[in-house]
Amino acid sequence: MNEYAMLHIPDSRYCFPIGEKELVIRLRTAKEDEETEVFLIHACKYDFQEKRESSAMHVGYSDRLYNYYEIKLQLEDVRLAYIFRIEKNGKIYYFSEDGITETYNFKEGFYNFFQMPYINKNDLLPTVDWMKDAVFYQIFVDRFFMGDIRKNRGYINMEWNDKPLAKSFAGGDLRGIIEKLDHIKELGITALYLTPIFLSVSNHKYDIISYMQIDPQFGTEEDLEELVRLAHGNGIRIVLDAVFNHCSMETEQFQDVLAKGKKSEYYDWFLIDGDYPDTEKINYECFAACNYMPKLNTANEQVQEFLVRIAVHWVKEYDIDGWRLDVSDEISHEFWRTFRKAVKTAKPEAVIIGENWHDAYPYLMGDQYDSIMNYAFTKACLDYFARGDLDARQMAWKLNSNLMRNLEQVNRMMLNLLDSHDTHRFFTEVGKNKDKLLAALALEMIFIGAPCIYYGTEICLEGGYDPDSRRCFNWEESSWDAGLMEKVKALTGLRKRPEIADGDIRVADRERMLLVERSLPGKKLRLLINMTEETQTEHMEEGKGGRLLCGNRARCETPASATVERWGFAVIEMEE
Ligand code: ARE
Repeated sequence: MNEYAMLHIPDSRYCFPIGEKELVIRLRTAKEDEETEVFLIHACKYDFQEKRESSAMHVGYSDRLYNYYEIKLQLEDVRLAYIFRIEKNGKIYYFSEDGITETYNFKEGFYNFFQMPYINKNDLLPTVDWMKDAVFYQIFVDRFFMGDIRKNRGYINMEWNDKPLAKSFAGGDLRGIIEKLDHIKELGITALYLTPIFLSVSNHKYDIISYMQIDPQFGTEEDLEELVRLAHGNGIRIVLDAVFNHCSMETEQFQDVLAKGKKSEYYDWFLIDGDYPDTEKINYECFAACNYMPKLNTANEQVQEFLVRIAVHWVKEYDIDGWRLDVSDEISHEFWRTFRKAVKTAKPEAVIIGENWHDAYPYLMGDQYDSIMNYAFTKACLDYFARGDLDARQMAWKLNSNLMRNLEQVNRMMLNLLDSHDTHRFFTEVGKNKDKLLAALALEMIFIGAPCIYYGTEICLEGGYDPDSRRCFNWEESSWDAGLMEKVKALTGLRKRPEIADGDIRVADRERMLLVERSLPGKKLRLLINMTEETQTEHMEEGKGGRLLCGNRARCETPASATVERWGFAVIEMEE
């Protein structure tokens, strides 16, 4: 028994309620302890001596080093005491707050059992339920479509289909999105994430001059109003980008500090080392090394009020459905708590999605964000589909390890992405291999959490790193691969199935293929992905059969077997 590997932490991602009377308990054990049976011994903590029950736990997730046993307990009394009973090679061990012991004194258990003293309703993790089956589409506004041809176009300095440079302006706008809502809807999209749209001198608009004004290059407040109204009418939500870590050096506040130094009422809005900010020596905090993006001092109450007012304004007055938070990991937890309270008061179902590229568990406990851009998922997909650095088994381990970072409810709200305006395009990363792109999209659609398709993926838009990942959408339909587009639509269509929104997830490997299952009682979807060079055939478990719902380079010859050629995938509805 490997004692070092064994881990359980009460009231954490290892023990959390998913309902007023429902609790998930997880126990991590070493992979080498595979032949182990684990039982949860539990009772109301006031009855632990007399009325204990024993429930078998099962391995729900498995990564390179560990197995994660899991149980979902339906409780009558939510004041829970529990310990683990572990059986290995005929020997019995107990795991309690005292660690691993060969005997356990139940009479004295109240000193060292694990406990979940109570499930208070207001401690349940608040969820944004529409995220569970949402399909997002990310739009870099300047490059999607120009709808307003009557606007002042003097700023446009590139031909639509040219390769963009760092300072290129192509002319895309909000009206362009309005005009292309049919395309978006047909693709099966239910939410849009737009990169920033407020007044700014750049094409990406991450250096905002005025947060209360839509950039005239992109349109007007009326255009946003109309976009939200029409999108909502088509079942599509709108999430905007909140750039609160820094602003533009052109803001009236920073300009005031440049002019008056310490005498400026805004001096403390920034983090300056000296009497005046020096834009050459850069004696103030800024994003990366960009002097034109001074960091805002979010510890300052006035700054907090300023930013929170902006966040609430667009939610309340324009009915947007949430915020994606730029550089959220460099802003204090305290600020995000204040921000969340205000936004959720204005609109409880508004979603808050952080831009944290790494494990963000402390932000995802229900008091800060709901979700993050899941770049850990992106990285795993790059390693498996594009680089071949992971085989199916290692990919399953990686995905399971990522899933164990968070509560189950958070996993259902994750924004899973293959690429974004900050990465190379995934299609380019897989060497323009359409089969690999489709297989990755299949994983993204079946996986737990909301997939986010970067605009142009459906037409196989190519692109390297910023600014190349921001090429213009090519609207000449003759250049599209209609067959691929149909497959993307079939995949997004699967998100409406109840197993996707509410089902459990299992990730494993089978016949050198990646296997992902989503299941509810009586319903099961199975995804098989073959990234090997050879055709693989899976023979289903005895008595089980299935029907091919959608796939690429795959077939089910008999209901009980699925054959998937190299780079293909199969989504199978399993007979239960
Ligand atoms: C410009 C140039 C670039 C140049 C850069 C730095 O175009 O070629 O490399 O300046 O000098 C926006 C624009 C960018 C622009 C940038 C600065 O979109 O085009 O780049 O402003 O003007 C980290 C941050 C993360 C950030 C990424 C890019 O943590 O927050 O880097 N992403 C957001 C937005 C960007 C935006 C900004 C922030 C600034 O999504 O679009 O850039 O508002 C690891 C690290 C991460 C790191 C990641 C990628 O995982 O842990 O922290 O992300 O790598 O580097």
